[in-house]
Amino acid sequence: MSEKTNSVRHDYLRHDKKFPHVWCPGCGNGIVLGSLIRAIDKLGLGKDELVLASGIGCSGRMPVYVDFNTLHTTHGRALTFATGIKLAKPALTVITVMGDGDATAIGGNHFIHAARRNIDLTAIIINNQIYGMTGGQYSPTTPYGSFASTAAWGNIEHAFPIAELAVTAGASFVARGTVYHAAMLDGLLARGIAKKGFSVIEVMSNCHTQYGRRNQMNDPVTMMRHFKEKAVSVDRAAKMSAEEMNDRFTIGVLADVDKPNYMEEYQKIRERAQQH
Ligand SMILES: Cc1ncc(C[n+]2csc(CCOP(=O)(O)OP(=O)(O)O)c2C)c(N)n1
Ligand code: SF4
Repeated sequence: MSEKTNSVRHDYLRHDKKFPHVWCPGCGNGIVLGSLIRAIDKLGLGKDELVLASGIGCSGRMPVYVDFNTLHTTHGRALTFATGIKLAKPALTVITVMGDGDATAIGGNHFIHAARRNIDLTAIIINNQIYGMTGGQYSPTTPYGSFASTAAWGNIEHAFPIAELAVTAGASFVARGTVYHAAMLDGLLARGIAKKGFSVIEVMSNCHTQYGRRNQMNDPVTMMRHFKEKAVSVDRAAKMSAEEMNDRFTIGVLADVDKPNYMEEYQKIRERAQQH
């Protein structure tokens, strides 16, 4: 394993090979990347013990920049590749990063079944409420009534609440954060990565280029302010009425339960079969 320095950036990023990155200036993806490497550093994980797998999208570029074992796969399939890696090499810590389109549109079935099966992976879902990379088409998380390149007259569909969907589908650990609350995000990612079983961390993030500019939030600062104003802690939300919550969303830990995970159960089945 390579020697650790006292610079997280130096230890975990392909800083001398892959930068500058492709993201728009001010994109929330960079904040999530920073949080991810700080969380990993906090957990004391070496880069050789880690895998970061992604699908396709702006968020899907993240594995290019980290100096772990990495896999940039096909759109919607990050969880399927990650499941294979984890089954073949259970000792590795396997993390996926996906966009809202990647995880809940084309990859929606893989997502709910990974949660139901409680596969020992961490899923970071960067929810910028739009298809960023391909030109601002609406996704399953684009709010009702908002605008997208494919919803010039306002979106007539209703949005999935990703974190609540993951709780219902059976994930062991579910949290929601935002790129505005970056210090909190470091902690949520660390808890999710450390948790045995399927962990989901939904991150509300700004795509000012494709979503913001069509919805009166042209720049990263305006979008950050929006997240600051709309985010309500889980504890505070519990004391608020549905009317008070209105278009606000909760941040914090929504579920943290212990139950058998797929990898442990699969190992037990193998041992039982080998005894026959
Ligand atoms: C099978 C397949 N269908 C469609 C695409 C085109 N495509 C690439 S990225 C993307 C959506 C990106 O949106 P999202 O997953 O939310 O990620 P973001 O770019 O916002 O981070 C689509 C539709 C593709 N690459 N592969
Ligand atoms: S298009 Fe949106 S998601 Fe993609 S890099 Fe630019 S701001 Fe980020």
